[in-house]
Amino acid sequence: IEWKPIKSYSDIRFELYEGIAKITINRPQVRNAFTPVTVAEMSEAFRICRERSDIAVVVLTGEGDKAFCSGGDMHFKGRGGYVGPDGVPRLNVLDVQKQIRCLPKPVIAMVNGYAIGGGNVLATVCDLTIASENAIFGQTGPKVGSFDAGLGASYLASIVGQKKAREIWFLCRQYSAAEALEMGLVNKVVPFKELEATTVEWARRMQQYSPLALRFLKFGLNAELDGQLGLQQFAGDMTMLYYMTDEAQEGGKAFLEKRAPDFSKSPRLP
Ligand code: 2NE
Repeated sequence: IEWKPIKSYSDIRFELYEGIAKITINRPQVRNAFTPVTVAEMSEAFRICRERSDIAVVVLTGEGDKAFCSGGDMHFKGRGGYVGPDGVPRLNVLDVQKQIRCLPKPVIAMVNGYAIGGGNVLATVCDLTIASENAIFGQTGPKVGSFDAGLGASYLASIVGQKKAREIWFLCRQYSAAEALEMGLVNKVVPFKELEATTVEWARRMQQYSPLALRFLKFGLNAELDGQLGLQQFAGDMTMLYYMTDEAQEGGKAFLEKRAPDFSKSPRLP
């Protein structure tokens, strides 16, 4: 598969292959742990994925065969968050979690090794997860002085159940790809050599399908769990669709033409 660079960054690779964007955390020396800079770069890449209509599916992964992502880089952990070159402590990875969840396109976590701590949360919030046989999942928060009680806990619990989510966080154990599959945390496990091909095959399959149907399904599945913000997203998409109708066009046109709107032709479907 010939990935072509979209934009170059220091901590990530951002590439494209026939409508599939791939964001690779590229810090293998620390098991692809992220710093505020890594996260800012990921955030920009996800923003580009949202804006570009030639991108249909996004793949998130880590460099090498050892780790997807080992969470926040402990060398950068200060008081109040992870501290980057500007000296300001941040937890900007939470924004990326929200971006993944709100991206109106499917996001696949391609888990090529350890998905630990904040890295496990990133995989969890992706729409689909394909893991290699050597992948290992787990949380370390209570062991290393951290936690993610947001999507990392509540969304995790909606996937694996409350008891299992509590076990994952309270015991800080590591789980094999097979165990993660069994608990519903991953969709498919394949040999490492087949990981990228399988991920691209899944992406290509979704690429053939109706983008709006996939988008509304994603936001419908989110809405149940996301409360008013989930409904806001879903309602925004209804507005987008409504603007595509003659009925909505007539309202705007009538206003600009300073006349009463004529909705007499609008269907009143059962
Ligand atoms: C990931 C894991 C299990 C890998 O183990 P192993 O044995 O394969 O590798 P090793 O030797 O532990 O790590 C290789 C090198 O990577 C560094 C290590 O320090 C080591 O460096 P050197 O000794 O070669 O110099 N490294 C690995 N993970 C790192 C990290 N997160 N930060 C900085 N350096 C790291 C094993 O390495 C592991 O358990 N890593 C720590 C996982 C962890 O606790 N992550 C942070 C959780 S908190 C979090 O992510 C978070 C949150 O809870 C809430 C909000 C935002 C973030």
